[in-house]
Amino acid sequence: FLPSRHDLGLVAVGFSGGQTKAGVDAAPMALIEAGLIQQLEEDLDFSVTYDGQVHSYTDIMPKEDPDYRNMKKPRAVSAVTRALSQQVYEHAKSGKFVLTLGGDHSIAIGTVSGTAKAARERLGKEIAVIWVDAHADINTPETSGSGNIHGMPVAFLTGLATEKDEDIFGWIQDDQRINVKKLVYIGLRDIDRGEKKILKEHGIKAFSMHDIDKHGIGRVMDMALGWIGSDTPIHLSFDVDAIDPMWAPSTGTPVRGGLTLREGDFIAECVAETGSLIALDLVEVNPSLDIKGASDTVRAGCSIVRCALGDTLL
Ligand code: EXY
Ligand code: MN
Ligand code: MN
Ligand code: MN
Repeated sequence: FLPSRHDLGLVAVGFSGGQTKAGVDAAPMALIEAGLIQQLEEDLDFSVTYDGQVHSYTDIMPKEDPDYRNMKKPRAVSAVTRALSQQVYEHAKSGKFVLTLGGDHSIAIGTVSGTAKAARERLGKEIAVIWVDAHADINTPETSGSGNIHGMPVAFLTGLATEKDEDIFGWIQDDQRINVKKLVYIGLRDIDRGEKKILKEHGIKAFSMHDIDKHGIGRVMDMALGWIGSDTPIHLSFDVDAIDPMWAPSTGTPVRGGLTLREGDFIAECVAETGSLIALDLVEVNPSLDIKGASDTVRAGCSIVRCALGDTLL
């Protein structure tokens, strides 16, 4: 069921409206300028389909966008993720691996919904999602303290949060949603109270930094992939803030005590090894934060992408 081995659709999303810090929209260009596309084409032999633009979706931005149910910029995030969902769906439907460069993590509402729908149609399968992050991003509008939608994408994708208004995520249909039982977290270390309750109540599989310290990343990956099982298409959503700020400081919500650079790459390598990876998001790189560390953060991002695409496997 794999996407044809070497066809890759790239979507560059310059969007920062899921949170309040400027600069995360510049990440796709920074990653591309660091040579990412070249690395995919020349070193990894991918045929990359890319429209050559960093999308900012200015033409579909709502004129007015007051808070709604405690969400900040709900209509903007909804419009962007709806358009992105279609872009990702089209790549995935045509059998391409889909790489999306964010952007803040709210964009995963678009990417995951797009691959979920395409996998159902093309493969007749439900996808699994591996969410690598310091945060769980599973707040509902009501449990969120910040109102920032980058802390909520998983709630909308799993249907734990729903909304009727088409302009505020009401466009998300069942075939675009994921099953909470096929979601696995790795790297968690900053989870809000309401999120903890949600994780417990729904029996969501989560490997925190504590679990990684306790078992080692090797066993954690065995357990994570064992939970998902074989023959399941995997969407990997990788938030660069999962990596410790020692290596990836240029991100909007850094949390100390994170993954080492190698643990981050190792996670991507293990997922690549399954042969079941169909899509990857790389999000939350913000080159304008911690400018001294920006090139390290961009390099870490490029490395994660290459590892997920099998670069370091022999
Ligand atoms: N849990 C906090 C919130 O909901 O505001 C922090 C979320 C940060 C989300 C970053 C992208 O992973
Ligand atoms: Mn995140
Ligand atoms: Mn995060
Ligand atoms: Mn917190």
